Amino acid sequence: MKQKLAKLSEQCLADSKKAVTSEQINAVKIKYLGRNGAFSDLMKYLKDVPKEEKPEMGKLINDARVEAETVIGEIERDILKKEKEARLAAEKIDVTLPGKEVKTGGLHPLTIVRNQILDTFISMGFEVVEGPEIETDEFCFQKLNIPKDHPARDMQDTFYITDNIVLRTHTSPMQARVMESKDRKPPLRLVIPGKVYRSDDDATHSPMFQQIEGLVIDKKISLCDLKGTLEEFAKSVFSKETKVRFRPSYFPFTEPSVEVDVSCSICGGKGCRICKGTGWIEILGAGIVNPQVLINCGLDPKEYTGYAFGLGIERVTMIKYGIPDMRIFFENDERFIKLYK
Ligand code: FA5
Repeated sequence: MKQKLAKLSEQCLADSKKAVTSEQINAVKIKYLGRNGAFSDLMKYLKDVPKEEKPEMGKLINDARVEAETVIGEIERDILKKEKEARLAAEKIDVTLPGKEVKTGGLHPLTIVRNQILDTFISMGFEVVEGPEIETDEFCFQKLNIPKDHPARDMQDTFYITDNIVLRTHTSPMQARVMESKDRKPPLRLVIPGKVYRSDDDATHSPMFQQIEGLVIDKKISLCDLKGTLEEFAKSVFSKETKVRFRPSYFPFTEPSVEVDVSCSICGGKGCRICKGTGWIEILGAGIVNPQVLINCGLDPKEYTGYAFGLGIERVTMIKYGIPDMRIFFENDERFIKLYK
C-alpha cells in the first residue's frame, strides 16, 4: 500500500510538472484530486489494511494528497499568471488610437417635418387623432361622395384586399369616421396624420406616403378661415415670407374645392428647378366640406359648415429641404438621414 502511495505521488508530481496550459493542469487536478481521482481511489483500499495499521495509512494518504494539492496549486497559479501576462501583451492598448464612435439615432426628416406640422396645428387649437390604414370602400370612397364606378375613383387607384376592403388612398375617410362618431360632436378641429397607399411610383409619387388631414366643422366656417389657417401653417413650416395661393380644383367631398400652392421657399418665388420655374409649389388639396358628406355622416348642413384639407408630408419635406426625388426617403441610406440630424 505504501509503495502504491509513493508511486502515485511520484506520478502526480511528474504529470503536474509536464502541464503547461491551464487546461492541462486542470486535467491533472481532476485525475488525481477529483472525487473519483487517484487519491480517492486509494482510500477505497484502506478496508483491506489490517485494523491497527489503518489510522497510520489513512494519515499517510491524506498527507500525500495535501502535498499533491499544494504542488498542483502552485503550478496552476504559475500557469494562470503566465497566461494572463500573454493575454495582456497581445491586447496592448494604443492610447493614441482614435476612440470608437458611438452612433446615436436621429429622427427621419419625414418625422421631423410631420412633428413640426402637427405642432403648428396643435398651437392653433387642433387635436390629433389617427385612424385605420386598411379601410372599407364605404369610408374611403362612398361616404365621401365617390360612389362605386364614379370616374373620380381613377384619381386614386389603390391596392384592394377584397372588393370592399382597400389600403386607404388618403386620410379623408377619417373625416367621415370622426363626423359619425358618437364620442364627438361639432365644433370639431382635428388633424389626422397617417400612411396612405396608391398605385403610383415615380420621383414625386410614391406607392406609400403620408398625409395629414385637417377637418374643422362648426357654424359659419368659410374659405377665409381655411386660408388664414393655411397661411399660418405655411409661415410656420417654411418661412415668414411664404405666400399661399388657392387654385380652383375638384374633389367630390368638398365644394368648392381648391389646390393650394405655396411660394417656392428655395427661390423665394423667382422660379427655380424645384418649382419648375413657376415660383409656386402645390402642397395640398382642400375645400369646404360638401353638404352631401355632412348628410352622409349624420350632420345637418343647415346648421354646420366646415373645411377640410389633405397635405402630403413627403411633398412638404421635399420643398422645405430642396429634395428632388421622393424615393430617397425610403432607401434607408444612413448618409441621407444624417444630413437632417
Ligand atoms: C387628396 O388625397 C384629398 N384627400 C385631399 C383633400 C382632403 C382634399 C380634404 C379636400 C379636402 P390629392 O390626391 O391631391 O388629394 O393628394 C393630396 C396631397 O397628397 C397632394 O397634394 C400631394 O402632396 C400628396 N400626394 C398625392 N399623391 C402622392 C403620391 N403618390 N406620393 C406622394 N405624395 C402624394
